[in-house]
Amino acid sequence: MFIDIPSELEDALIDLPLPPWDLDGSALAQSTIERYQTDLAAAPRFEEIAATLHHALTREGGGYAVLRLGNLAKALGTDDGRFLRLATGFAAEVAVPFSPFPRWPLWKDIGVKVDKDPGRSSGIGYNALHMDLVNASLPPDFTTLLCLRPDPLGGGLSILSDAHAAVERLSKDCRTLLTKPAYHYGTFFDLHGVGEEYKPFPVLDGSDPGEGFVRFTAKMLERSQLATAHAHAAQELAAELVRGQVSFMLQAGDYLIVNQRRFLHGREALHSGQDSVAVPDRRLLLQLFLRARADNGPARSRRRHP
Ligand SMILES: O=C(O)CCC(=O)C(=O)O
Ligand SMILES: [Fe+2]
Repeated sequence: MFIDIPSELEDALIDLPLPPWDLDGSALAQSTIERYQTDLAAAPRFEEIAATLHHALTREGGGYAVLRLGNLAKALGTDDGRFLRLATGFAAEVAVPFSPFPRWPLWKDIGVKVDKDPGRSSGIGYNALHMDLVNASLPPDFTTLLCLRPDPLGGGLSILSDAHAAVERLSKDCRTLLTKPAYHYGTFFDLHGVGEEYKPFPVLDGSDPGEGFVRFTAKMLERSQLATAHAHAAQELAAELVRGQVSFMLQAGDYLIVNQRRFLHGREALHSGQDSVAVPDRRLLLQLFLRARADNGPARSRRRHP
């Protein structure tokens, strides 16, 4: 689901001086959310685009969207914060931006490091379909990736798959195995706003599609020791996820928002030869997590209480 920004809205956003944001702990302050919403709502067709975005993320069969902010990135540049404030404003229309990592800024850099574990964020390899913070009891409801620079060598397709649709295609026995707390992945250290460490966890928690998470990362197939039957069930799910996946290349200024209760995400390998690309030219994404509001609706406090 790609959402273009109408040119009259782009023109208004380029001229809109959103102030720097404030944080309340590790979350975007409510005062900033209200200020951004008020300023953005005054721009022509903003509410229409916000409604389209909300629908793309929550409709049946939906669960991700790409906002095409490339013209705004080009017009504003990406260095002085104005572009990032607009992206933060779009994010705040969906849910509350927060950082689970207390020592990091709200937006986390995902650059390219040639010597890092290739399958992890910032690595150069295949980053298999996963949920972010899969081993937290309360993972972020949304994970978002803002592309500032695609891989100049042409690799790094984004991959997405409808997790509940993949589960539906599995056998009943397989699904039963996935409801057992027999899975674990990764470490859990110094995280905020995402609950406790969940270990071991079940992949399926019996919730309706769109309610519960499909708590899954294909990375655990290789990186965690799992009991044989449970590992096989996880492998079948991974295969169905890949069968149903879509892939596309994020362009500069594209803002991918993923509803983690519906879709899993990942990335194909970057193109070979990354060590010949100068660091400032390498692929660069910024990542931001969002926590849904209690009513699950868009952030329209001023509209609910006019
Ligand atoms: O590099 C990408 O496109 C995805 C990175 C990712 O999913 C992550 O870091 O959690
Ligand atoms: Fe991720």
